[in-house]
Amino acid sequence: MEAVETASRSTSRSLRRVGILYDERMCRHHTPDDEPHPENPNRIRAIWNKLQSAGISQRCEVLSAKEAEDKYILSVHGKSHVDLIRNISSQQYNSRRNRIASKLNSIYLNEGSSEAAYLAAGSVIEVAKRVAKGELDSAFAIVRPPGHHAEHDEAMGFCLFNNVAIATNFLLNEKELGINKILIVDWDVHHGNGTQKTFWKDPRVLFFSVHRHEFGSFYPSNDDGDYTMIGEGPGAGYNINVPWENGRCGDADYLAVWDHILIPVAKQFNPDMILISAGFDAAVGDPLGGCCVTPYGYAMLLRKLMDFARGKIVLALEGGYNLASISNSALACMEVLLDEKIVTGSTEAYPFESTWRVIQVVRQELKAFWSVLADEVPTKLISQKAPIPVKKILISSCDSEAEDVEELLQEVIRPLSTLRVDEDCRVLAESASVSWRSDLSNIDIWYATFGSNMWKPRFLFYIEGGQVDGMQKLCSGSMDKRPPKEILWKIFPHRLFFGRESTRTWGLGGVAFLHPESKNEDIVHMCLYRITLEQFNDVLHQENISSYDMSSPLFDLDCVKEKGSINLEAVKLSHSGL
Ligand code: X5A
Ligand code: ZN
Repeated sequence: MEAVETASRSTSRSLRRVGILYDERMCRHHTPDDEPHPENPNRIRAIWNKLQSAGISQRCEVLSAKEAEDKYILSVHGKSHVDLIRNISSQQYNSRRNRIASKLNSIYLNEGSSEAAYLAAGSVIEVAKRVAKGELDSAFAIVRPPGHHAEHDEAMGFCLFNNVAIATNFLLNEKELGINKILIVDWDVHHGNGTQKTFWKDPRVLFFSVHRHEFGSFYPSNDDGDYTMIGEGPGAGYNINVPWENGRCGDADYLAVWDHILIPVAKQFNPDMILISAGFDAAVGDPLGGCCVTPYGYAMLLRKLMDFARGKIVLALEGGYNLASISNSALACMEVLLDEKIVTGSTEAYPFESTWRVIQVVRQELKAFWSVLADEVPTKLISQKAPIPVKKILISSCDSEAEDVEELLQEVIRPLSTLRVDEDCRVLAESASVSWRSDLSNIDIWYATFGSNMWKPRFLFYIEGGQVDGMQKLCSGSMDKRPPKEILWKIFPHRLFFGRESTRTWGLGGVAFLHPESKNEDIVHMCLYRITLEQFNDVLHQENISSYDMSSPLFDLDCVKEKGSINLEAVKLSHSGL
């Protein structure tokens, strides 16, 4: 009996009516000479193929795209912008198209762009209308170009028309649909600046965006995505930004934000419908996002939203640039919409300390508008946080030879994550494993130095031991006394800031960090030594850990708190910029 049930379910349509929209015509928007670009046609092809081979699309109502009518697009964009996007693919524009695109921020245009933009916007309208009418329970529009960066008069960030904003206005304006309050959840790793501006003063639309922000240094690189941006006039309180201070955020961070901000507010707002700006560039493996949400994580985030608006949910694709990651994430979401699998799994990690801090400031900022945010987050929860600083330092010691940063992470972070680090981020004496030294000695890293340590004779005291003029104490040296295997000078387009007033060896001065906020006019010379991870460990010990004084943490957490963390993308940029 049980087996028969399962068999019939796997081949027949779901009890839930779930719509899925895909149209090959949206693949005709691509770079002029088909040069490589992260936002390329294979993104939607990959998702579609995955959903077909997994048997998902067979259980859905498959819809094809319709071009949006100008009157709907004009509810979000100005006439000149709509005219431009309509005409940009015509022959008259052949000679001017590239020039126009180059004046825009992160935009390319070709002969297929106009049609794709109209289809993407029209597709989200189409699925949203059907869900609103009750013809479908929920739906996923696999569209491109994406939309959430597109503003009233400006295409930017790979976006031409703001598909989700256009569909939202459509729903609100078609009064007979009975949709009066809409929650937009933007979980793309970038801030949905265009959507935010569209509904800035509109209390019918609660716009929620969680994104990497890094104090305004992450794309689109301004303050629009800050937590202080809460809307205005009647829309005050109906705009919620959750700005990450660093990359590497994953399931635990997103779920904490859901549990302590989004879900309580959604309950109080009680939307008639939910539209998700479903970029999958916060997924683990994404080349632009640098975050690590798993398919299980996306499934959980979506599952938690299905308790609202009687499950009337529309997902519209935004960003997401790793074909495997976006396909697996989309598949996990479709399984949730079809409700054929109970979401199982677990997140092992805790949220970052920075995540709890961001949750607290967002709640503080919005509690006047949402009474459910008034209470303090229990300290017991906040004390459960993921340790980070050791990883941070290694990421900043950029390996100039590692072509693949992913590889660097694999080789360096994995062994490091097995080091035991206590609450204050001090490295604990490793008692369990006797082989840790030989394990670490097999891995080379680049140790980037600045100031006195740039000079080889001085740096060598950390390795060989001894005391040079100006040193406050005798260095014990490293266990492994082999000299650095290679020495390299490098320019980084970043300012340094100092994580500490002083260090034990040198007195005043101290630990330098590359400042993620600084721009290209800042330049710093550094000297990089190729040493083993074991030697690095010993260097850190000599500089930071005293057998008499264990009260000072290895890295100054307060400084990191105030100034932000080092972002991998910044290092990557400095890398390729040389
Ligand atoms: C939709 C989206 C990202 C733009 C990044 C430009 N856009 N550097 O993910
Ligand atoms: Zn994005």
